[in-house]
Amino acid sequence: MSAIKTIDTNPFAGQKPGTSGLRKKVAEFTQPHYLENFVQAIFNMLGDCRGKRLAVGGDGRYYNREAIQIIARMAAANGFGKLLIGRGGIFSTPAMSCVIRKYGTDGGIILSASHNPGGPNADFGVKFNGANGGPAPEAVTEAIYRQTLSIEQYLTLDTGDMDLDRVGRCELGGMEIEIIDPVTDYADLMASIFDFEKISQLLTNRRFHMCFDAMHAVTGPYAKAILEERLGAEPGTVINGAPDESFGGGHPDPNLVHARELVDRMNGDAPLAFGAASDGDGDRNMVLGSGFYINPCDSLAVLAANAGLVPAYHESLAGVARSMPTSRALDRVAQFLEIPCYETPVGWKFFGNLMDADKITICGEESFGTGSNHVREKDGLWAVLFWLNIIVESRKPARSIVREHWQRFGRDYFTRHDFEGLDAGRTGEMIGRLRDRVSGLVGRQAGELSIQAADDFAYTDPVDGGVSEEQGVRIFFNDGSRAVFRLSGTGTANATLRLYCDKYETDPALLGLDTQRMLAQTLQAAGEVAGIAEFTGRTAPDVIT
Ligand code: G16
Repeated sequence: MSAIKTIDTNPFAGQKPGTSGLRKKVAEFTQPHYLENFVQAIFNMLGDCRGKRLAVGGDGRYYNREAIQIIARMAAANGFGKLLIGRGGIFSTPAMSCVIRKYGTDGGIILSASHNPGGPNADFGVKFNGANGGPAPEAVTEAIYRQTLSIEQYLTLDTGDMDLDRVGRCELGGMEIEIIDPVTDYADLMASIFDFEKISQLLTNRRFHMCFDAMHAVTGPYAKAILEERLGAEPGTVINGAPDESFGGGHPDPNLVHARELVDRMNGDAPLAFGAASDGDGDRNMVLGSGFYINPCDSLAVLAANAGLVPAYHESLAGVARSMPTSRALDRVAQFLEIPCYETPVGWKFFGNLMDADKITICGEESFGTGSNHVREKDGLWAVLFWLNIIVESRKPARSIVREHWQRFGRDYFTRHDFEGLDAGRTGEMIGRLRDRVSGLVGRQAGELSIQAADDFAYTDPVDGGVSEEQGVRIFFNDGSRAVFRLSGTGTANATLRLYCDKYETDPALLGLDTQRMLAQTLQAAGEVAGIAEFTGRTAPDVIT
């Protein structure tokens, strides 16, 4: 058995997990002891690790393999009983959640910075998921953070690297390691949820053409195995399907800007019937109809409204949930279905308790995330299969499904404006000032609108009573529109301000109009109240979704 080494170390500042784990530049993660400190902090938080079982894998970005070797040595030295690792060090985030649940491990470590770019000069991330398969709740991430502040030592082994590419079992310092195929368990789970036979009939119909853009990221092998191999879609349906450490030099964020190739195919002279893209770690999704962008808030509402068409959700939904900045389109469906709709802070970790307590079945966020209680992460391919199942059962194209949804429920116009790379001090000051003034804003005029209500969103978890404060400033205007301000918790450079606006419309003549035009007054009023130009020096956002 290899000797356990105890390495002396000092705390690093700033190892506080954000919206979704610890995300930093590769250069920061690869400095001596940095990753090790954070991993040991996770282990210390877990307490006695002897005999515990963990799943480990990542989205395949630069430093994924090296990080897994480091984590495996440390896990063995800390006495873990077993590690389950995806072949090649790969697990998409939803597949990891599936594996933790299926094999009943004590949790998992996911190596990913999600939709952030990868490569030696880009981003890396580490996230701990609990035994329910979901991202650690705030109490746990806080406990990990506290450990990082006082860490003095970590444990590792003096061994070489193991072979990550061969499925099978081996042993490392007395700990069992099992390398498993990263796709099969997840693909089987999808087959148990959706009507694969009918979806296959759709995908092999020569008149139905779709495209899935894997953006050179982790979903390539999953999408090929499920869409092309199991369901029979024509080869080439999956584009950019070979995972790459730097995501082909691109930005693996499924939106209209970064999934350009897909967008062009959906808007050309002979547009495809359906298009979709997923992000770096496979948990986000963007879906498109022919020449038609489907906003994630609408997509979530449509899935909930049509859930009865999918085998796994034939029986009624227990409830639904959305993050606070997500439009209220979901709430209207919940009201119609007479089921509860929960409003949570931003971050998938807030949905876990609701699912574990059987309070919700489906949930989602404006940030291109949708999912259900089949796992405890958002799930990009699941959303794509859900859409295909609805299309085949309703015999309608995606575009008509959304338009009919608006006719029935009204339309919640929604947009998000991101101001990136801002000075953190000034932007923090802006949010702080807004927070301080929030209760005094009611009755104030802003541009063409007046403010009817305003608050700083706080959430009390209905399951464990945990309170999360300062989750975003909300301003409600007299025309029924809403603006929300918050700072991103996933960036790795400076500050990103997110401004979310939405407005409900029921007039049938006003349902198919341009979103930015429909929200222009709200955006203008919001900018004025917060003093965006004054504090950030910006007059236009960097990204609009
Ligand atoms: C993560 C979280 C999501 C959140 C998103 C954006 O997604 O899991 O819940 O909506 O970040 O967060 P922020 O606005 O703080 O940047 P992902 O796909 O990056 O893991």
